[in-house]
Amino acid sequence: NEDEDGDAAVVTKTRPKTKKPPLYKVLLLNDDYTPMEFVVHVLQRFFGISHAQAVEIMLTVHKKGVAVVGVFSREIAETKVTQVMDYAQRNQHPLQCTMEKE
Ligand code: TYC
Repeated sequence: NEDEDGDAAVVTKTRPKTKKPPLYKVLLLNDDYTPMEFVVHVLQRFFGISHAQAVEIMLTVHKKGVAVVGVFSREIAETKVTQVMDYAQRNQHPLQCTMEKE
């Protein structure tokens, strides 16, 4: 760049640095014992997923071993994991739910 007197001018641009909070994937893990219907119910109850979508995700976990259920801020992801784990335990199913940073 040049300014009026012909000298080279240094132009610096400051971008407003707003830090976006990291996002976390909530994962559902397969096991051999939790009934398919229970998993579908959990997905609808805690993630607001439609029955059809819940069946799809449940079958993906059943076949592949794991699937992403949703992506959330850390606090929301922690709440989801806790809710699912508590609910599974209360119903005596070994269903596992976990989270990982995106
Ligand atoms: N594999 C279980 C069954 O055959 C079903 C299942 C699906 C369990 C998804 C857990 O996250 C899960 N009954």
